[in-house]
Amino acid sequence: MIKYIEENESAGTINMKIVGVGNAGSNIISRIYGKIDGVKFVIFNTDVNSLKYAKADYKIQIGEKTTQGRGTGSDPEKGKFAASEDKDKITEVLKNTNIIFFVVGLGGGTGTGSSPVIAKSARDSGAIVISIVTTPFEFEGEKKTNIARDGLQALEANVDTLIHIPNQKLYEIVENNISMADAFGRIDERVLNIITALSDLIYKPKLLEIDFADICSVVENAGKGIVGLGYGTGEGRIENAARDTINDPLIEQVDIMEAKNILISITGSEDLSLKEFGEAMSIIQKRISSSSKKLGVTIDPTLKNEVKITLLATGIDSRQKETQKKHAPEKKKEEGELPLTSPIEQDQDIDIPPALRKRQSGI
Ligand SMILES: Nc1nc2c(ncn2[C@@H]2O[C@H](COP(=O)(O)OP(=O)(O)OP(=O)(O)O)[C@@H](O)[C@H]2O)c(=O)[nH]1
Ligand SMILES: [Mg+2]
Repeated sequence: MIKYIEENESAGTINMKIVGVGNAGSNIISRIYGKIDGVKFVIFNTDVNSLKYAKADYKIQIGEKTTQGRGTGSDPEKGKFAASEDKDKITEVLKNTNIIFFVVGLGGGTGTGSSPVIAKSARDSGAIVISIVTTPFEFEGEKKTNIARDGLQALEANVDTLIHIPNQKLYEIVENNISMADAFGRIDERVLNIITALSDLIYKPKLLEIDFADICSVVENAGKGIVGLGYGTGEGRIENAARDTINDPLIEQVDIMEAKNILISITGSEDLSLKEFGEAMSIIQKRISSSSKKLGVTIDPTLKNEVKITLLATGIDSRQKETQKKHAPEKKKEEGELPLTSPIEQDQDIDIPPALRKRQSGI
């Protein structure tokens, strides 16, 4: 039988959902709704009023019996009950999804208490779950900080990769006169950039091929993850973007040295040159020692003389298991079939796609 892909068929065999939980999650989703092609946006909340004004493809009330539609009043136990009460609804909405981004502001009751339950349901139904969470500003008080700390642990145990953005760290680096709305805007932008970089690697045509299995190998069962973002335009754009990425103030430099897996996504305008690409890699490699690096390059015709780099480092704690990855599609080898790629030399540090490997070695 001939297997073919129609011209207009989307890469839709990989289903991605972006899920916000609680008010912060809901606000972030509402603000980034529609900005990423090919994905569905979902909100789970106990607070009916907030749901009414939120923007998403699916807005789901959870825990009606537990909270009467009014939120939990900062009680994570209630949040947990709320999600448990509606497990069937949650499973139904999240079924047949390959990869889920979870967006939560920890520190309240709904997001903190229900997101580990929702994440577990999602993983049980076969999805890879990457959560991007914030923890409260110090000025929000000790109670919220403690709730968030416990929530962070509970969530980490139930997701594949946990990316933590401490609001306090943001507070320390923003200008003194920044408004609350603009500070939250920075968080939105970060969440949007992280998800866009990964979804571009999955859905958009790439110059350097990185497939879903490669992405899975970086995010699946990977524990704590960190993300560095860089941007450059005009002269010196690639150098600026690469330096911004590794010096991202929200990255802990110790963590990046410890990371076991690195995914580097470079998105550039059509004039991105091979030399520039090499320059970016050499700047990044000087700082990161991890032996497992995956690289994807996407050309975005809407960019003008610009480059964006996203670096995702995972496997920072000892959680990553050496077990067979459950989601990465196995590459079956028929009897007598030749290996798809040539063997990689011992000192070949980076997992460069075969096409470029050949070009570099002059084959
Ligand atoms: N980025 C962002 N963070 C927010 C926003 N609103 C609240 N937060 C943060 O998220 C934390 C949790 O607050 P909420 O999301 O309102 O709480 P919830 O999950 O709805 O829980 P309950 O209302 O207590 O049931 C807060 O402590 C803030 O640090 C927002 O609009 N954007
Ligand atoms: Mg709420």
